[in-house]
This record gives sequence, structure tokens and C-alpha cells, in this order.
Amino acid sequence: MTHSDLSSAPASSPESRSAVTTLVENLLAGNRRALARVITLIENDRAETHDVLAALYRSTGRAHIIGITGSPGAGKSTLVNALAKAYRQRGYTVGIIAVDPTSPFTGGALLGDRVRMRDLSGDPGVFIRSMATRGSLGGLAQATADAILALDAAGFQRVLVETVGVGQAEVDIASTAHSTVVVEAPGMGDEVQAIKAGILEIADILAVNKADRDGANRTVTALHMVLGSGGPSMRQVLHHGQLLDAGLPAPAVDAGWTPPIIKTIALRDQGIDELLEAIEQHRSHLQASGELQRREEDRARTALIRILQAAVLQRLQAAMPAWQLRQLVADVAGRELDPYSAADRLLPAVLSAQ
Ligand SMILES: Nc1nc2c(ncn2[C@@H]2O[C@H](COP(=O)(O)OP(=O)(O)O)[C@@H](O)[C@H]2O)c(=O)[nH]1
Ligand SMILES: [Mg+2]
Repeated sequence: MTHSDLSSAPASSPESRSAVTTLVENLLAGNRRALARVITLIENDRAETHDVLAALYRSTGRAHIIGITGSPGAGKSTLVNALAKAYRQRGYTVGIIAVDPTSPFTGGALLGDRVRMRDLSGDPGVFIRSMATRGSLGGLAQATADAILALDAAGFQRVLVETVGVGQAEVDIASTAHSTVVVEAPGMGDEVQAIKAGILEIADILAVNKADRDGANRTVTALHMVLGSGGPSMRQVLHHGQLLDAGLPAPAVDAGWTPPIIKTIALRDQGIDELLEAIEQHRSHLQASGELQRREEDRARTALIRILQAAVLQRLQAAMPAWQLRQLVADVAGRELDPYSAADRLLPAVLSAQ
């Protein structure tokens, strides 16, 4: 499989279909180049992506997906590196995806991450990839979710996804991950700030990294207080916020799990076994309580809505000249038309577009 096999043929041609089949077969057989190629297709939002994912989908659903999020500099990359090594020592294969919405680079990790992940490279049981935005319709969240599917299909048992906690990104990852680890570090500013930003709402596990530094215990105490007052209803807030679909029952609250707070020194591999244990305990809890199934349904719903939104916009853009859309927007902005009526005018175009 070479790059030109897939780029030369039109998306639905027989040549392209057989190239897709070969690519998928190679990925499922554990070929790393095929996996890398598939993730590149996903990143570039190529037309073949849908065929590839459709062919892979039945082979997914086995990996445990772990989101690692928190402020820049909290030590997420270092922690991911240490966690991956610990998982490897226990015989698990590990996929790592570093998501950086601000990075202009794709396909290669940031220099610091490259240095840190050096001790993992060359290990066939580890696959590392970083992803950045390409401004595709589906966006970074969709590309990340699809890349996770590819790693899952390729047989990686644990998939670690590092995201910078800067708002919507971590909420998106939380809806993609089975277990979300929020990384805090002492002296990184007001803990209340993190709570305000909503980052704790998505935590299944809290890691207070840089526990070698002053103030780690203060951070732990502050987090205990917030969790004590907020309790398990935190998750409910998130899920209700994401219920874009009317008529579906609100998901049950995961009342049986209190996020543990674990001190780590990622630089020295301290607290990593405890963190790994907490993740595995959370996985067992998800399975035993039925929460795993519920989160899978959440994931499926989120994915479906995201894909539908992108498809509707794509069809709209295909069916209507850009100037016409701009005029409609101008009319709404100028109060000549309300947005509901504008949408009503656009919908027939969406439905008739091929
Ligand atoms: N003192 C101390 N420094 C750490 C620890 N873990 C990471 N660091 C350092 O913190 C900085 C940021 O780490 P990095 O993993 O890149 O953070 P990220 O931005 O959250 O991914 C780096 O200089 C790390 O070496 C730790 O446990 N203790
Ligand atoms: Mg990082």
C-alpha cells in the first residue's frame, strides 16, 4: 500500500475500493504503516475515510479509552509516558494520541513530547500519534474519535488520549473516553479556577501531579472539598448538557463511583501504579454497574449527531452558492429575517442535495 494507491483513484472507483480493502486488512493484521496511513486519511478528512471506518467498525469496541486532560504544563505528557510504560510492564499494548488544537503540526509530536516518548518508541506494543486541527468539517473531535477507532481495531488494548484542557475540548474527549483522568498540579493557579472552567465535572479520576512540589497537599485538600460538595451529580450536569436529542431518557447518574485523588510524580514514575490501578478499578466499575453500556450509548449518540451535523452543513454548502448563504446571514444580522425562518429556507436545499 502506497500513498498514490489511494490518492490517484476517485473515492468510489473499484481501484479505490480495493485499495481500501487492502489497507483495512493490513491494519487488522497489525501493520503499523497501514494504521499510520488510516490515521492520516482520517486527519485529512479524505473521502475514503468513511469506507475505511465502516470496514473497521465491527473490529472495534475492545480497547479501554483513557482521556488525560488538564492545564498546559501540568505534566500530562510525562504522565502518559509513565502510564504507558506501566501498562507495557503488565503486558498490555498501548496506543497514544496527543491532541493539540493549537499545534500547526500534524503527524509528528512536539519536540518535548518526542524526547519524552523516546523510551517508548521501537516497542511494537506501543503506537504514538499526535493530531492537530485541519479545519475539516468534522473537526478535531471527530478526527480524534475516528483515530481512536483505528487504534482499537488494530488491537491496542489501552488507548491514552492526551488533550489540553481548554474548554470544549475536554468535554468532547470525556464523551469519547471510558475513563477521564484530570491532571492538576500545585502552584498552577487557583484551584477554584479549574472548577469554574468545569474541568472537574468530567473527572473519573484526579491526579495531583508534581507531588514533589510544595502545595501538593493543599491541592489535594481543595479537590477533596470540591468533590465532597459536588459529589457524583457532577457527571449528570455534563450529560444533560450533551443531550441534544429530545425524547430520549436522561441517563442515570453514575452514583456508585467517587473520583479518587491520586498524587503522582510523573518524572520519577511515582504514584503511577496507583493511577493505573484506579483506572482499572474504574473500568471494572463501569462494567459491573452497567455504566459502560450507558457510556457506549452516549458515545454512539454523540458520534451520530456530530456526523449528521457535518453532513447537513456539507450538503448545504454543495447545494447553495456561498454568496446566497452570506446574503441570508446578512439578512438575519440586519433583522430582516429571523434565524428560524432562515433555517426553514435552507432545509429544502439540504434535503434535495445529493
Ligand atoms: N517537578 C516535577 N515536574 C514535572 C513532573 N511531571 C512533569 N514535570 C515537568 O513539567 C513540565 C511539563 O510537563 P508536560 O508533561 O510537558 O506537561 P503537559 O503540558 O501537561 O503535557 C516538564 O518540564 C516536565 O518535565 C513532576 O512530577 N514533578
Ligand atoms: Mg503535553
